[in-house]
Amino acid sequence: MAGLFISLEGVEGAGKTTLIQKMVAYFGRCGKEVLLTREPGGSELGKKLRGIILNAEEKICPTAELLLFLADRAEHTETCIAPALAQGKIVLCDRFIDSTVAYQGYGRGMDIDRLNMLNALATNDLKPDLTILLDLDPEIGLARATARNIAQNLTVSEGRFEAEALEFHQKIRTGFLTISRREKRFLVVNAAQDADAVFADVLKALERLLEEKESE
Ligand code: T5A
Repeated sequence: MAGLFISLEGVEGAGKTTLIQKMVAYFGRCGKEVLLTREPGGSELGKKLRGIILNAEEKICPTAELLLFLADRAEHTETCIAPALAQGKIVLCDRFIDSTVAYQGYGRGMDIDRLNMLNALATNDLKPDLTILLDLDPEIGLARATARNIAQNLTVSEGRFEAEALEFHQKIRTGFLTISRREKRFLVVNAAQDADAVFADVLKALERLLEEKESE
């Protein structure tokens, strides 16, 4: 079977990490090899960039912020995602191109066409086979993320975007929904359901996709 590329998107605290863990377990039961990765921070260079980009105390202008995300993506695609797909693996990526369009485009107000071009450059035109959008009211997502950070005693060193106003996060949600209507690769899931119900919705699409891939 050729490789399969699945990205997950959504507002802060939408449940991507929780869902990905269930997906990894599912693919494991099916005997599939999986690369679990994320942006920013999936490559060795990306780990260093993540520390800079998400640190709320680091002052970064919007253009520099964008270019750091793109540098992370270019390195990640070239050194991690493309080789794994060439080996026939399933790549599960926590955020990819659509986060740039949603956050830097709809959130920060950058030109969407230009962002699409820059994404194409960074990925050498690679797009996911399936993008799962966990759609959630950002107020709920931020509350979940804050509760998790307190429960797990996590620091806020990665809080650049969590610190933004609720209005910013509303624009991100609207942005993701707008993108999802333009591209057929999207599966939009109601992330206000409990985690098992979210996974059940995703499972149906995964089973379909695996059947399609195996018949190719
Ligand atoms: N960014 C990223 C850009 O601006 N441009 C870009 O190009 C890219 C790639 C990345 C940040 O960078 C921005 C977007 C982001 O702001 P990150 O640390 O990767 O930052 O943060 P997030 O991707 O937002 O991840 P989070 O860890 O905050 O959220 P998740 O992974 O979506 O949520 P998760 O699974 O950790 O769940 C949060 C809490 O909710 C519970 C979980 O147990 C957990 O406690 N939960 C549920 N509770 C109830 N019902 C459910 N269905 C639940 N699912 C999970």
